[in-house]
Amino acid sequence: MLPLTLTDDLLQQILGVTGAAALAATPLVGAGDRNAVDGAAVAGMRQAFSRVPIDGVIVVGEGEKDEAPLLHTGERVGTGAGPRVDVAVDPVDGTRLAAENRPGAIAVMSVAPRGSLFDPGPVFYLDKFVTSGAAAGLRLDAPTVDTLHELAARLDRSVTSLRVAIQDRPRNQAYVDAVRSVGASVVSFRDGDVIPALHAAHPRGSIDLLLGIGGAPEGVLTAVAVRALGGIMQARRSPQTPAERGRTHAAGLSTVEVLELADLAAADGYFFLTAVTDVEGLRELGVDDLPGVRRLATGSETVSLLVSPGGGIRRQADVHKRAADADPAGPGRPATRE
Ligand code: VTB
Repeated sequence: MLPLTLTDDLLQQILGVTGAAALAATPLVGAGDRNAVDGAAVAGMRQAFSRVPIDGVIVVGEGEKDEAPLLHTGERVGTGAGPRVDVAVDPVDGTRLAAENRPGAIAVMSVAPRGSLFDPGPVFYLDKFVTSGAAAGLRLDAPTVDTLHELAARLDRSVTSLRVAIQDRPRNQAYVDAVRSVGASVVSFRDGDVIPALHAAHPRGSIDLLLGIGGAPEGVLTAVAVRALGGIMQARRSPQTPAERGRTHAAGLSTVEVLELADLAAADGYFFLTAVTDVEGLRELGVDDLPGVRRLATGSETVSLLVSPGGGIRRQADVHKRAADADPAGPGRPATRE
């Protein structure tokens, strides 16, 4: 697989895509309807893609064509001229957070060489395990208590000092119990495991380990960032309903096999996000907080994050003028940059 090196100009145009999703979702922030947030972001993202010079295929999108007319799996995105890439999108991760105007809703995308990203197929949920490169060799399928002791030893810290992020769902209770049984701290979050995963993968992040069952699409998006940051990630298909289990087995997919980082993201790629609502607590990653989309007199300001292969993290603010005064290049390219 050829390594993917995107020019700065192209990176800017791709960042315009998550920017467009965030801008489109903004009028619905706080309106209480998570599906409306998602619908607006999907439409905004799809429109912005049409100008970006990539030859992209959606590997992780809104679902199969039947139920998702836009940004469905297999859809071609971009102008078709440019690098051949796989694209994973979550137009808004944390639609519920956006609908309730709580912090942590983001528009996210990963772009990686064609053929390199994992296709979750009919599986909606993955059991995820994310930690930093210092913990190489630790495994999702080992007993959690052993993992915690081993992780503490690797980090030369006490096990009680460990901070383990777990999404607050009944399905993750066994992990919560294991973490508390050794006196380590559970960092519980309601929605959105992408940001906690960045912390877990980063050597200086505020989270030592992310555990638990969450969305499969977010898992693939996350894998690209984890790879860039030099972290460790494993996952296991974890269907949550009899119907999902049935589809998974009918497709011949294992719910036991541990997927390695190289299975989830087989080559280096780029990870993009734009804050829809405020994203706080990024200081340990060396970046200031990301304010959510801000309305200005003549348009809006978005703040985004780009993680590149090799682990470079760039935070960027863009001013998007209102359509009437906009740059002729359109929303695919932010009007000005700070
Ligand atoms: C969503 C999403 C999260 O889990 O909550 C999803 O907002 C699915 O979990 O970011 P539920 O169906 O229990 O809500 C995440 O994707 C975390 O992976």
